[in-house]
Amino acid sequence: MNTQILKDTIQQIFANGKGILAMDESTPTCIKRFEAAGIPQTTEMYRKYRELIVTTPGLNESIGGAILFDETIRQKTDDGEPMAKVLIKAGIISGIKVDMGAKSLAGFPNEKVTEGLDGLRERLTEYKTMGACFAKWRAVITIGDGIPTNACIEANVHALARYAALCQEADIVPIVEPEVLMDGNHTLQQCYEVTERVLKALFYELYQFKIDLEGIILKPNMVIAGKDCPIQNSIDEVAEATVNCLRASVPASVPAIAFLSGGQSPKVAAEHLNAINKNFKDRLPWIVAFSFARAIQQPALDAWKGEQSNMEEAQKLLCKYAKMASTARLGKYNSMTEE
Ligand code: 5MM
Repeated sequence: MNTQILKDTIQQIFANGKGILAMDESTPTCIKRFEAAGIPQTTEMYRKYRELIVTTPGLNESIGGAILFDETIRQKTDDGEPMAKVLIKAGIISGIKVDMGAKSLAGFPNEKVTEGLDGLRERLTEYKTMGACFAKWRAVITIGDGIPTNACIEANVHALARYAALCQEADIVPIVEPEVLMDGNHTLQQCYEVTERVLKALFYELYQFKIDLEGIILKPNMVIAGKDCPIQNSIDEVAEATVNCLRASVPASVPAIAFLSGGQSPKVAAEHLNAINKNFKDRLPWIVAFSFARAIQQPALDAWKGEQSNMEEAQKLLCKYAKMASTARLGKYNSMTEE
């Protein structure tokens, strides 16, 4: 492992207020999103959409890294250029989702464990030759009656630690993503408790597996009430709970935290990120940035509708929401003056 390579990759991704665009939707997620937007669910349409994203003019002003799906890193644009190469030319670092999805955890109803460790060493070697400098693995934790169980948390953080070790061995920066879902009617306090439990278990496991914390990116959820909770908190309350929870569980040696958006609208996700960076800037030992998928992409996907004639408009929207997230990363987003 060459720690300097890992550190340099992280610095480049987050330079000048930039963040990460997650464009690594797996096929089942693409089907869901395209169906909802009324777009045909074919491999060619997924390729066209990914081409729209990677060729967006000006995207590199706010985005320093983009996470690709296996299918995408093997695809080319209409001009015959590999997608990862187009990104590199624009100064955007390519990353790759390497997990094989969250599957039902046997014996634990409604809980999941993420699979994909078998053959990972060889896959990482191949992805590196395709230009990937960082990787992503997402664990999914659900809050509900009696869940998450310790067994679920332990199975997931164990897999995350083994994945991170294989990435660092290959000089690939692991994005470690333990996502506590917003699905459900749990309160902000319940989200806080579960997120803290998961993060503490995660960092203990990363320590056990000798992970160099200076060479990882943490991708957590914000601490927020469930979508169906009758009490929805203010922007400042979410920001404060999120900062307190992270300070209680994430070592200061981690260089960067990049939030997922988890189903928040682009505006709300940006407001939360902004409040975290603005109100608590002296309490953050890490870069606190974004690795949003929906909170950057959704308006563009809806505008595109699968039509070539809507491409320019969709690219403008993609740039707009990437810029919004980047402005929030710097604590300079003003929702009153900016849409
Ligand atoms: C792009 O979505 C990623 C998950 O894809 P699959 O479920 O299809 O594997 C996901 O990991 C994503 O990177 C994060 O959840 C962030 O996305 P959001 O939409 O929450 O910002």
